[in-house]
Amino acid sequence: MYVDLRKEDGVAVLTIDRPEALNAMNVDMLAELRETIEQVEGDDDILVLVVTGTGKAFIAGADIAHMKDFSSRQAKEWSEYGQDTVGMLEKMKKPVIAAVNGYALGGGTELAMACDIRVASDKAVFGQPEVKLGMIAGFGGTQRLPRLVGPGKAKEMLFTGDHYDAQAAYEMGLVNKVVSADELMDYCLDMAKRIASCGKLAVRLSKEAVDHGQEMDLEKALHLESSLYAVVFSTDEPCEGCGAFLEKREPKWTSS
Ligand code: DAK
Repeated sequence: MYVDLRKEDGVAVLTIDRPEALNAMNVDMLAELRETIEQVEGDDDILVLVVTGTGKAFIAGADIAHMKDFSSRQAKEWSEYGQDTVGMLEKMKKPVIAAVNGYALGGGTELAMACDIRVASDKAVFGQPEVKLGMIAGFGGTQRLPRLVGPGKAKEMLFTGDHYDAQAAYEMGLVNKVVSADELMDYCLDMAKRIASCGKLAVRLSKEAVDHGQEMDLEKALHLESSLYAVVFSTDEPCEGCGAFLEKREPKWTSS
């Protein structure tokens, strides 16, 4: 088993667990990842997902040994499978936080970018070293990276294959926050619990508004926001949330 899932108080922690290869991704791992993503999406008790890795790596990329002798056809199939898996994570309705504990190289940086929020330990290392292996980023790196950090910085990373420490990743906007390695999981779990304590539908539609709105011009995106605002008001969430504030009590969410 390469993927471990634990849940507590509305938060699930998915741990990539192949420390002997620095959590490098192979086909079996991707298959387990897909199954686990589906399991999390279908479990109403899970409101937020945190993704992390075992040992000194988050994910040190795709498994180099696995890719070494690919034919062109196998490379295409692998890339499509990998892109689709990373896409499943990105399209999850529930918020996903990447707790980047160590090396996040190649497919590791790419998987972290498919999460909604990235928190890095001060031991994290990012990079797209595929060019050093004679290949290009294949799990969305050439597309998500420039959208996150701008084309200039993305091209520097993609052309040089250099490693970037957590502080450099923070300065370029690749991660939201850098914390000490000891604090990483507590920080991410605390953030996940704060998200889980908010209106379920409100959080879900906030994610939808940001993700879909970015593909639209501002006028259409604002229309989308109004439409989703109306959707929230077709449930009892706003009444409960506002009522709880006015009555100085914690809200009790019922909708999902
Ligand atoms: N794959 C396989 N094994 C890996 C690995 C990887 N990506 N990374 C590390 N390992 C293995 C090492 O081979 C070593 O195994 P043993 O020798 O002990 O059997 C073990 O993990 C520990 O690694 P090191 O001994 O190297 O540990 P160090 O602390 O010295 O160095 C490191 C850590 C992260 C700097 C180093 O391991 C490293 O540079 N790893 C490779 C990182 C990398 O280049 N990642 C990018 C992989 S390429 C595409 C689809 C997908 C992709 C591209 C195209 N299409 C089909 C279009 C994605 C590509 C990638 O992600």
